[in-house]
Amino acid sequence: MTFDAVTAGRARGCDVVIADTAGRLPTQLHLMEELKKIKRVIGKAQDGAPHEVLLVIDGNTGQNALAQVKTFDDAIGLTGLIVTKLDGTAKGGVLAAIARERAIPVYFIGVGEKLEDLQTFNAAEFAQALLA
Ligand SMILES: Nc1nc2c(ncn2[C@@H]2O[C@H](COP(=O)(O)OP(=O)(O)OP(=O)(O)O)[C@@H](O)[C@H]2O)c(=O)[nH]1
Ligand SMILES: [Mg+2]
Repeated sequence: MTFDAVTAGRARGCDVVIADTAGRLPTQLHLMEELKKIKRVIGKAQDGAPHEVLLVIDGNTGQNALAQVKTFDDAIGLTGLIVTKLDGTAKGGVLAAIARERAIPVYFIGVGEKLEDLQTFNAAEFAQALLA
């Protein structure tokens, strides 16, 4: 599937092909193996791909988010994070713990369900909001 998608994207001159995998539990080993295979297959369709491997984490998840980041990073090498649901009660403090363990940049944060609620991450603003 992803092989076909990347091949078709190249043929059509697309700038970006996004493979959105369904939620995968890091505790389900066969699903993690499948994820590694998806990454390998993308690399076969284009040298050097995938250029980005992003993990979306739910900002309400707390400490478990750190475990998820570690497991997915070990399995497929993450290049970026997206942290959603920061409009809830959780302020995403786990990001501080994640930053200490894995130096993976945060690309976007989610603060609601609308398109414009996916915002670029600003570390200084985030730290201010955390302490407010
Ligand atoms: N309040 C709030 N809701 C969000 C945010 N991000 C996503 N949602 C909602 O959460 C629900 C699940 O979002 P999805 O994007 O389907 O989540 P997913 O991780 O792709 O789920 P799977 O593909 O099933 O693994 C949807 O109703 C979204 O609108 C956010 O930042 N804030
Ligand atoms: Mg999804």
